[in-house]
Amino acid sequence: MVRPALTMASIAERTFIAIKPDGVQRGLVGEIIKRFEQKGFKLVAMKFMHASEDLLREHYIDLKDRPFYPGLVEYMHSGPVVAMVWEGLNVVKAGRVMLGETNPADSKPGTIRGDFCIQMSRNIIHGSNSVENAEIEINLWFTPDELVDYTCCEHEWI
Ligand code: DAT
Ligand code: MG
Repeated sequence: MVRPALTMASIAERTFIAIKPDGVQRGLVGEIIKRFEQKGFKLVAMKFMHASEDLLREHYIDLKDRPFYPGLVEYMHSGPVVAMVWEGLNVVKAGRVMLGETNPADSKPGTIRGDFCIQMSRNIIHGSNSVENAEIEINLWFTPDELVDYTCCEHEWI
């Protein structure tokens, strides 16, 4: 079998994905996890939690001067979220494509935001926008021992 040469570093790229409180309330947790599983990405960590305001303020710190920042933190704090780390080739970029655009109105059908939501301030899912930010966000939301080290049997086939 001829396979392109992939380095461990490229295969092991990781992204931080969070199902926001509206995604949880609307029963979309299984649907969202299914899409990442079916695409072929590997689940590395997951927790269901009510994130603190301090954590959420830090998570969105780059947006602190934007007028919607307080409302964004309040929304993210309004109920539990599902925080996850997914791994695989180009997972940061592919994850953003799977999410769709920030504004659901600009998101194509077939994307998560394109299929399941209408407005920007209730856009059901977060995904890291760069490899650098993914690392920062993973370290913010998870401790090293929460990142599970295991071999995924499908790995060689995807
Ligand atoms: P994304 O979540 O696509 O990475 P972002 O990081 O620019 O988008 O913004 C974080 C979240 O803030 C976004 O998912 C929804 C909200 N948001 C962004 N721009 C907004 C705006 N102009 N008005 C209201 N909410 C906004
Ligand atoms: Mg962002």
